[in-house]
Amino acid sequence: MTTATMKLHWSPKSPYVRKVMICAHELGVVDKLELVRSVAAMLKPNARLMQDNPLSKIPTLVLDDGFTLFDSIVICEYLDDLADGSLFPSQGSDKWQALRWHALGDGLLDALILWRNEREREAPLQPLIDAFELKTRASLTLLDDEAQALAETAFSIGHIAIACALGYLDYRFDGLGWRRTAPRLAEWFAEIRTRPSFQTTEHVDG
Ligand SMILES: N[C@@H](CCC(=O)N[C@@H](CS)C(=O)NCC(=O)O)C(=O)O
Repeated sequence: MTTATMKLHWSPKSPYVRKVMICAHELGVVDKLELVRSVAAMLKPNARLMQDNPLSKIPTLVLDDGFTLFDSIVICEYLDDLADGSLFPSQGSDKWQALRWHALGDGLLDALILWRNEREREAPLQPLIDAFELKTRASLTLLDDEAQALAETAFSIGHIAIACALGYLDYRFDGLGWRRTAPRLAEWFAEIRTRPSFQTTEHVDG
């Protein structure tokens, strides 16, 4: 018997969806979600998905009264509120650090997704590819310098977002060898990815 009360437009390939699913697992609300496999591609707006989100993006959450929530930032905070969680620290330096890491993890993902789209085009624009690589490497350098802070700060949405970006690097940018240039970050990631919420949400093709 299912206790699902909300519908989540979902795909096992999307790192933003993964961020939402990790939050749901951490907060113990996974059984409230009915997962609806939805294909979202920049060049192919999905008419069914657009009934719930005019931007045709996943994740999109539909509440039991039909109210829709997007994007992943809003959905994660909604789930945290619903479960009375502490993934979004409410004040002080912990709050700003969590939001800053959340923005950096999501921003890195935005760059990686555009980079992947560009490299799959018939004639990729090399200066664009170079700029995405430069930003990615600079983000990894900053995060490597902050690896100790990540390890010492209470687990938050910031940790989840950064780890989702690193997981996506492993999934789609295997050749980048990011661990060589960010060994302290790699050590932090090796530890955090052992959490059950990360293990059960690993990306899969199909
Ligand atoms: N800022 C959005 C980004 C979501 C996003 O770009 N999702 C991708 C899938 S990984 C998507 O739906 N792309 C379809 C499109 O851009 O049309 C969020 O945090 O939810």
